[in-house]
Amino acid sequence: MTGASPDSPGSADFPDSTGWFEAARFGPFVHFGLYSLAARHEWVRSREAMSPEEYGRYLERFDPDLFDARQLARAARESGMRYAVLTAKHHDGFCLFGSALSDYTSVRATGRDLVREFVDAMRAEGLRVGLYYSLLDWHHPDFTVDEHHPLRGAEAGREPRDMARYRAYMAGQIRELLTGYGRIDLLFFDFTYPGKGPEEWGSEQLMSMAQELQPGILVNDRLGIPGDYVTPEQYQPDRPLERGGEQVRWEACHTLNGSWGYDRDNHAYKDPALLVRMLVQSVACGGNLLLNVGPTGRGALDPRARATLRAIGAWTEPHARSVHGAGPSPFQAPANALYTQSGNRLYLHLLAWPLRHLHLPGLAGRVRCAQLLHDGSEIRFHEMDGARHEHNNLAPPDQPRGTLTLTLPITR
Ligand code: FUL
Repeated sequence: MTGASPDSPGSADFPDSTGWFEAARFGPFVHFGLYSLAARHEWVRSREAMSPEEYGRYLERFDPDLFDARQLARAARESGMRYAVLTAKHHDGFCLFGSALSDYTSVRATGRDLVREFVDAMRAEGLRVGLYYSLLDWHHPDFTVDEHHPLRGAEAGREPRDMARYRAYMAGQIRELLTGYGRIDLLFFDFTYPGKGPEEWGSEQLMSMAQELQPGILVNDRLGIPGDYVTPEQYQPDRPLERGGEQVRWEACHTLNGSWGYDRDNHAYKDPALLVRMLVQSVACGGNLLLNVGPTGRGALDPRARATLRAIGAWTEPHARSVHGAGPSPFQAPANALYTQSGNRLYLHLLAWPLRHLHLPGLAGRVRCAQLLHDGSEIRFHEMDGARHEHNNLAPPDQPRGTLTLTLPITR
């Protein structure tokens, strides 16, 4: 056994093939808009089939005085997030940016370009920047009144509508977003459904325009044509994802409580320890976790969301190197555990403890030392029948909630 080496990864731990998306691994998905004032789900206008007048009351009351993008960026960074995605426009059509093509914007309502505030704040905090843009638009006069549209039962929805004009509007807005705000790293389009596919959206044109205006941008898969990454929603993959036999980039998006928009009376928040395990499982399976926060009607993170981010941050702070720039390992993890790997550093994340013995098949002769990641404390082990055997009483009292993680520098 060689002596324990300090747990300090060198640059070799970040393989060249790792792009910013893989290095970042974790980000907030920020759903904010007029629906945040209704405070009962972002689909509220559709669910309650609200007329323009009924929904109009949220525009009148829209005053995001507590929307503080810098505070949001700091909270994200402190919880271990390295990129962020904001709803520039959700299905209700309300734009959080200044658009020459629409009056239905935060700039017109309040003088504030929230997309600009967001982009600038994330950049200042060193986070990569993504924008969500809804293909659906329940405000635009040319968007077809279909089964999701709030006017579906109404007389008012029956006048002729012209999707070609709507396509031109979308293309114009995407151009505005990709030319007016500096570098945009990622676009999250949403979404394709029966009757509304790539032709209805002009998907090929949107995709090539995005690539031309922002070379290297990552565009998701919800245009109904292959994108740069796939977006499992409210579902946690437990293995690397493939499309047509090829592994694909992916990002699982999850709510904190089942709603993307602020939902005041919904208290069913996911436990931070579960969210940490979802993050680790994403990394172990080669994916990212985009975790939603829905600011309140005034634009603030509510105390439950804040507390969740803080609790996750208590875990990510000492465990960041097992997440950022790390990915799947070729080794087979034992039961109730996950491996992530970064270069020659293998991270063993235990999902259940305390335990006295742990058998790690396939690692004989490869492990130089073992330490708990969060405090650097040594884990003694021996080799037995060609396998490693950890033998400690693994029951640290002060472990940040989520996983108990060991660092194993290995030779390959
Ligand atoms: C879905 C949307 O309909 C939800 O409102 C939310 O934005 C989610 C991320 O994507 O398709």
